[in-house]
Amino acid sequence: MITLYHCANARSFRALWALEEIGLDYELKMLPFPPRFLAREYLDINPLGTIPYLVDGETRMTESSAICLYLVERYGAAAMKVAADEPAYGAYLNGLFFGEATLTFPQTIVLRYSRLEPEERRLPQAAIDYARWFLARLRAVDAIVGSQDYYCAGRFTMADISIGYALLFANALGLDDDFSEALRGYWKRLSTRPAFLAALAAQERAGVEQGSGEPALNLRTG
Ligand SMILES: N[C@@H](CCC(=O)N[C@@H](CS)C(=O)NCC(=O)O)C(=O)O
Repeated sequence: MITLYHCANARSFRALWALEEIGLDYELKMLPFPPRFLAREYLDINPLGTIPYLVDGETRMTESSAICLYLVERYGAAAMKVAADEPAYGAYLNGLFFGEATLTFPQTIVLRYSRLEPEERRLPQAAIDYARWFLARLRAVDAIVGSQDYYCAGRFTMADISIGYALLFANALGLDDDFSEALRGYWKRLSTRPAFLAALAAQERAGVEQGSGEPALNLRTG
């Protein structure tokens, strides 16, 4: 049985969504955010203190995009991945990495300096600058989803999960007010998928059962 350590709506949502899309059985362990401070015992499991943390037999993983790739390569249907000999293979890998390295990185700075730090340590200018940074980088996705339903290969793939999580994060931060029509449509296509909704329901259910407290990030819309 796969185990996923998760905080509601945090990057580990990518892994949770992938588990649901692929239809795998898993155990979800909910943690309060940030676990490094609020669940000190978690450091014995994952010394980084970050989530996601995925355990599958001897495998241990801490990178959300890599977990999506791992799950789909090991257990997923061909339709959800892009094979190395398909023309869209490069675009697929780019989307998988772009979602985390280029889109989510500036979002975490916005979150930290506008909400997580105590008032006296907040940096409104940093939050504004990195929100702009995020929106500028998002134009690359805008240009693609204006003319096609999914990021690449003419179908839903793990690249959509990686980028879709950045759209979820943007929704929770209120940055989606600046989305174009194309991005709004793409976000709607992703966030109404049965597996996306199942992942939301699973974290909610597990959060109540395990008493993990209020999420640090709340979605404004589903
Ligand atoms: N690049 C990693 C980043 C993992 C990460 O930093 N996760 C954040 C949550 S979104 C975290 O655990 N932060 C808590 C902390 O740094 O203490 C990934 O994509 O999973």
